[in-house]
Amino acid sequence: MSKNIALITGVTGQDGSYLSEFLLAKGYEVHGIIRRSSVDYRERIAHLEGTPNFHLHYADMGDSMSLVKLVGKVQPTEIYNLAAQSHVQVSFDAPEFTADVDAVGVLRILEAVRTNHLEQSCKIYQASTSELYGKVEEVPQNEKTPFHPYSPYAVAKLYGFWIIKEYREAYNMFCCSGILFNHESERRGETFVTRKITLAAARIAQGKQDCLYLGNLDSLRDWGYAKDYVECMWLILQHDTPEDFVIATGVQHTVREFATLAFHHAGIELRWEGEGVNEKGIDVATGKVVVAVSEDFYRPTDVVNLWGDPTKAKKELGWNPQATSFEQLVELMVKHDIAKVAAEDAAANIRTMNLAEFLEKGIVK
Ligand code: NAP
Ligand code: F7E
Repeated sequence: MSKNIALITGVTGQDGSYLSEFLLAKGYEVHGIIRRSSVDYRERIAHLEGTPNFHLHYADMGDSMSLVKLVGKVQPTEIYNLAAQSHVQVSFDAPEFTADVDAVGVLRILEAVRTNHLEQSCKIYQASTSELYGKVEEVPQNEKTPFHPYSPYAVAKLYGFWIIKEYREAYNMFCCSGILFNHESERRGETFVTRKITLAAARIAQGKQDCLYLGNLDSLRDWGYAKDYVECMWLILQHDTPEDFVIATGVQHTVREFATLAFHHAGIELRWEGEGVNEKGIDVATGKVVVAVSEDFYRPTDVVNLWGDPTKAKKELGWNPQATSFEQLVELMVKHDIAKVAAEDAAANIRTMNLAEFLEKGIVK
């Protein structure tokens, strides 16, 4: 039997790290693309390095030749294209870079496969997004809901979605999109709203931060657990025919509800007062303002009503959208961040103690 060989772009990201673990457990040979940076940030996959079937390669989504050479060398049977400038707010500040990586990058992957004559043997998963629905035209959103992208990120991802569909039809390639709604975890980037909240709740509860500043508290999201969602990426490529799927939980909450529950798990009950930019989250026990609104986190255009309908994935892929509930997700993220903040303190204390000891012994002066 021929070996399953996966190439993952975006392997150092939240989803790339979980997907690597998932595929390694299934016996895949996993190759990941990393890019050069002055600080080698591989925290999410450090535990996998050295695993016999796990290999990392330098390449960049902006560099066609690196992708062509790598696809030729690895000869993947499946490519998971997860690499992206994935922050919606940042896409307003860096729209050209976002377009290059998130739109043209997808084309570069497709052409790298064609250049190496692998179009009939290599399946491709594209990380599409609920942001495509943007200024939503129907609620909840399914595979037939029209797209209305509402940020430079979403417009770039729209190109990615359509070029995948085009190559599927033009060249008979097995390439598909997962239209994934927001998915979070202990490994979520720290500037996305959920992780920003869980880290701040942990710090405020331990007296390390006074107040958390957020943007639009009314924004509605369908939040799932990233570890559950990577299974679905794989299931999409194991389906008989190449098709696009909405991946979501089917449950919606506001940013305010996420914050209320996160602070609860950190031992702080919140009371909300005021409206709009004057709204405050107050610690019921102390009367202190621990959450406030800052216009810095408002977006020029914001997507405010995302709610996915995962019926197709449930029926055709046998995927369980409710494996981890919203309540479980918030709790596991807060628990993780409470331990992380406490460990940072412990590490700082050890460093201080060592320094004091070294000074005393004259080892450092
Ligand atoms: P993430 O944590 O931000 O990871 C993004 C990955 O892309 C990182 O590994 C990053 O590398 C890599 N990358 C960025 N620019 C690159 C370039 N020029 N060349 C090579 N690699 C590059 O994102 P995520 O949450 O795991 O999301 C994975 C994918 O799903 C993304 O395409 C995202 O747009 C999409 N998506 C995410 C969600 C969600 O809720 N998480 C929902 C729908 C769709 P560095 O580590 O070097 O920065
Ligand atoms: O914002 C509001 C913000 O940045 C969620 C990416 O993975 O999911 C993600 O994009 C909502 C927005 O995620 C703050 O205005 C309020 O309405 O966590 P987020 P996102 O923009 O939904 C999609 C599906 C992707 O594809 C993307 O790659 O929360 N919000 N206050 C805030 N957001 C942030 N970041 N920070 C705040 O302080």
